[in-house]
Amino acid sequence: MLPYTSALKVVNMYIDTIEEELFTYKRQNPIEHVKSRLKRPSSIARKLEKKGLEPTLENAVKYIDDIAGVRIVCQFQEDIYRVADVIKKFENIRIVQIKDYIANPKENGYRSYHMHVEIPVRMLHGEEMVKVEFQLRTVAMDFWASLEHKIRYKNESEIPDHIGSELKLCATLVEKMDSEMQHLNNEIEQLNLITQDSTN
Ligand code: 0O2
Repeated sequence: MLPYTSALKVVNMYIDTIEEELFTYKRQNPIEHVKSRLKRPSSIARKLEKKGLEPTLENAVKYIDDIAGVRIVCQFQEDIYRVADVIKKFENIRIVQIKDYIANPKENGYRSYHMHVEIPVRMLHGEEMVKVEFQLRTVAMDFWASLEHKIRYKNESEIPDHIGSELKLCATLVEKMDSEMQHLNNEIEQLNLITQDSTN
């Protein structure tokens, strides 16, 4: 797990830089909080088995993109794309795949912006490209996903239909709230700009 641990340290340093730069130069504070984690070996083995693969180290390195995962939680939906754009500009980050579950939500209502990337990590034997998954979401999307993860995503057995339907309804409400909050925030920022202009 050492390369993945090192990759998470490097990525967290990049995120600190993004936060400091956005605040210093643009007075923006788009990131609410960041959580990083290493996938547990049992979870890696389960995921490989689900994909019909032998739970070996080689298969884990080759086929599992989220052994190292970083979740960036933003206040507003536009912040997600703003932060993603900054990540895309980092020379040391190679974007492998983007899954925009905000533009294209999953059937169950799941929404988040996923970036599968590779970053170079210096080890004793030389440099290694290590896979990291970024998950970017709003506070509201995160609230929904945590509950859904707890009650269904990891559950092998079927859950009652009405719970699935209620979760889907909640996902619609989350989407509506995110867009209303975004709209409000844009209006407030416009007002602040006008106030700043008139006091200058
Ligand atoms: P955990 O416990 O969070 O680590 P792929 O085989 O590449 O097509 P994969 O690897 O599942 O599919 O990729 P994807 O779609 O990027 O999903 C990776 C992670 O996103 C998941 O990791 C979850 O953390 C999260 N995720 C994806 N879909 C859902 C969903 O429907 N609900 C919730 N709550 N989270 C989701 P793990 O390993 O599955 O779980």
